[in-house]
Amino acid sequence: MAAVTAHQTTQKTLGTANAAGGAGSTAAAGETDAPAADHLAAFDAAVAADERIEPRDWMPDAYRATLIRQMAQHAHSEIIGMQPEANWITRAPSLRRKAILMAKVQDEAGHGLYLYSAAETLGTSREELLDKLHAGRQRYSSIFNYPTLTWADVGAIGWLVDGAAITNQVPLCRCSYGPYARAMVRICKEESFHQRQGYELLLALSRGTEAQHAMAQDAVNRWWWPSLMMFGPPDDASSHSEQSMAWKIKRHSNDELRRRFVDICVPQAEALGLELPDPDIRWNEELGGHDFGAIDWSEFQEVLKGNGPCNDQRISQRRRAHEEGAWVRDAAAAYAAKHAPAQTSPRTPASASASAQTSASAQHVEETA
Ligand code: BYC
Repeated sequence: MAAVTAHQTTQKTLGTANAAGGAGSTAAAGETDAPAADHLAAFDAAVAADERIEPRDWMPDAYRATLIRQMAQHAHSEIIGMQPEANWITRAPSLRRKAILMAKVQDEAGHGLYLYSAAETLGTSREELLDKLHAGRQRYSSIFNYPTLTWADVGAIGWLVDGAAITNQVPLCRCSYGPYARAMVRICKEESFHQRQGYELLLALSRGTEAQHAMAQDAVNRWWWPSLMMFGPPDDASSHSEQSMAWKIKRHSNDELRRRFVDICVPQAEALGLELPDPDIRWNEELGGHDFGAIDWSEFQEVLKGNGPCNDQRISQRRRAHEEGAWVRDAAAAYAAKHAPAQTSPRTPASASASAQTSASAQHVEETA
């Protein structure tokens, strides 16, 4: 991939940003008279110096839009990702396993909340993002469109899916956008526990009876290739990587992270006593890493188009959960409205408008009660 600086790439998008009059250009215009070129220079200098861009800083509209796209996709993945594993909570083989699995699935919900909150700092709302998810206008990770057929799948998800997620997400702790980077620190700590529990679960099965070992191997066979696809298309087909790396949203390309993940998994599979379902994996002395077999990118494209084994099931379950949760949101809004008038501190225009909204919903609640 050709090296591109943030400056070169943001120059390309400056015209769009200003013509659109979007949040990036208008936020800055309200605060200072400096021309847009000065804002862009300051933004590029901050990115080049590895400083964090914060919500109130000027940023190109395209940078904002890219972050919203990626953070929304990430948040959606966390909450849709609860489904495949939640499928096994009632069937966990012991109280210990059940408690661990429940904690893990709850953690994923928490990750979704941190990420929606971080995305909201960019001027969007959780409601808007969820509407887009439910309408199929925003994506979630391809990996969650595969079924969890046996208990061993819970282990394979922990080891491989959470393992791939950590490999991808640790560099995001250094993302140029402050709220995203900070959210990732805590998420990565929790993902680490998730990966360990999956590994430990698979180890117990692998060292168990012949049938348990076979179940663990079967799960690894089914989850290996989709886990490699989580990193996204190969670099030459990745439409966003070049720009996202120039902006230091992404720190490594999809292929770099995928290779790193394979290198991590090979010795772990050996220690587990399980095989990775790829006869072409071998050490490449020159590269100092492993070569591996060709990924079936047509399967990835099909899953992205909505034709994976569980796409319909996942999105309809998500819509149903959202509808059934409406009363909780209403109750929370009513509670917030009830306590809103007690606030007497000086208000910014933003908090005044939020408070006006809650007062309006309080009125609505009183009228309909
Ligand atoms: N699945 O230009 P590219 C978890 C799309 S959840 C679906 O390389 P980018 C967990 C991509 O959006 C963790 N779509 O994109 C939860 C783009 O489409 P559009 C999930 C994918 O953004 C519960 C097009 O393909 N992690 O850990 O530069 C239980 C071109 O791709 C995928 C994250 O979300 C995919 N796999 O790079 C257990 C990490 N890959 O928008 C575990 C944050 C690509 O042009 N996200 N696409 O239509 C990222 O790091 C990046 O967004 C990606 C893709 C590396 C995923």
